[in-house]
Amino acid sequence: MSDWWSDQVPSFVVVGRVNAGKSSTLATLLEVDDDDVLRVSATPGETTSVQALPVIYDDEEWIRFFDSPGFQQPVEAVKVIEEMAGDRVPGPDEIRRFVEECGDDFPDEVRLLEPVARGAGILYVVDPSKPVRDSFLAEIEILRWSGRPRLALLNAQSDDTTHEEEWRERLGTAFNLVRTFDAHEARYDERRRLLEALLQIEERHGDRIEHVLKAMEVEWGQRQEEAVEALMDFLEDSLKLRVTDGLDERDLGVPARRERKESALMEEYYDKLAKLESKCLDRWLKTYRHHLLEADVDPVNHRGLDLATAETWKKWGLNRWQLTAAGAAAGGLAGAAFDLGVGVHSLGAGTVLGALGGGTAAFLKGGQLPELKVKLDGGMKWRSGGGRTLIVGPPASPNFPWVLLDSMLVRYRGIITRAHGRRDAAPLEGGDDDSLVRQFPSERRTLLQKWFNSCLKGKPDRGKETEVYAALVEALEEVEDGV
Ligand SMILES: Nc1nc2c(ncn2[C@@H]2O[C@H](COP(=O)(O)OP(=O)(O)OP(=O)(O)O)[C@@H](O)[C@H]2O)c(=O)[nH]1
Ligand SMILES: [Mg+2]
Repeated sequence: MSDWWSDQVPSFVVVGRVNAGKSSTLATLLEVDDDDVLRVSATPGETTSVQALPVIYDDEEWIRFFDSPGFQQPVEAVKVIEEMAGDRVPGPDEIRRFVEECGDDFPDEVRLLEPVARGAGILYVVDPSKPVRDSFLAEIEILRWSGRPRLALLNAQSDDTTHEEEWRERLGTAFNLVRTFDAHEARYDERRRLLEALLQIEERHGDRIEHVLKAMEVEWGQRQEEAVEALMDFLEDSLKLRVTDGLDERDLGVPARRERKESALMEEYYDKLAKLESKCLDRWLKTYRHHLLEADVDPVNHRGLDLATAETWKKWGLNRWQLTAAGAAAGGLAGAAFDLGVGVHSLGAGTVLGALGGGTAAFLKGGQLPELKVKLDGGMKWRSGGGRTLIVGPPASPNFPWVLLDSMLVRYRGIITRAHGRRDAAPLEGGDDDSLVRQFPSERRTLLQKWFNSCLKGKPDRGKETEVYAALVEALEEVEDGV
């Protein structure tokens, strides 16, 4: 612990009552969802020592936070400190003396006040659903005596904020600033605002805090870029996805054999699609530093993008009118009419939807899956050697790309709204959220439709990628702003 303190690095210690949400606040602010790094728990007294959490960018530590065990005997501590001051009002000198002399009787108070005595700023976390009792007033008093820059954070652990005004009144005179910070809900903007508040109370190290704010902004931009890249890869790979198998003459002659092969291919198709989905979600989770959220994707159990339910097709994707408009604008009128009549033809001549067998759509635990495009290679002619190739492709609905995109945007929202201070291991579900693509401006829908069409044909239009990239950046930004 010899280098636990540095005069060069602005430091802030998070203090408050046991179980007030101190560790959760830091975990959310610093994006730590790992209990091995920062322990968060419903068991009071979980944090037992002061723990340094450095904020590092480019191998340099810019700010240091300390998590602390929290006050245990503030009322008694007040008495001891007042005695030390005698007739005077206690101040920083008495706090320093208390830290030096009272470690045996007040281990927790001394631990948390140690950085304060050295010059750390204070983040005082309180739960405004609790009434302001004497013991809290004692904590406030001690922190005021320290003379250090101090920010009070109201972190409500329930919807009940009956005592918020009372808290604000008490804190207002003793703290430089009072802010709310919900450790379970705060997102990027709130995290930024908290750092900006630190800048306000601790001007001495303003340049270093500003550097962190700037670095955070740059990093956020980079994450968004990574996220769009992953999304584009996913869309392209999914729309291009086809699975194939060889059919010999017997397969062609015996319907049951053909159907078996077709079923197996369909299963393989959905399996591969699910893997692409997981890959994108895992990339996002990594980008946004989440370890507890899981990309829970499993087509057999209808998890993740559940194409098997009519509900999915109803709530996501474009509405019929928008689909018509996008198709028309993307393909010219003739193409649109063609696409509209039956989406299946967009793959070109030779596509024979469901021509092989009919009952193969329902094969996963009786789940009704959307019809996939099924075709045989080589038109109607036999290939030399007698074999044919069975090709199973994307769902026939022209809304497929839009449903895919919607399902991903909804889960993107799930990721960026998840606070790192939460410790429940949650699956990343599609949720009941409404369509986001339906809110897109029509030019964006047209542009994406064109690009989707090229991907569906297996020839992604590279010339459109820059525009598509920009359009998807906008889409993700809207997801971020809209929640
Ligand atoms: N609903 C809700 N629960 C919260 C919030 N903040 C903290 N909690 C919960 O409150 C409990 C205590 O949170 P911690 O962050 O461990 O509290 P602490 O102040 O560090 O506790 P000790 O280290 O034991 O003093 C945990 O179960 C948290 O999940 C919040 O904003 N909302
Ligand atoms: Mg703690």
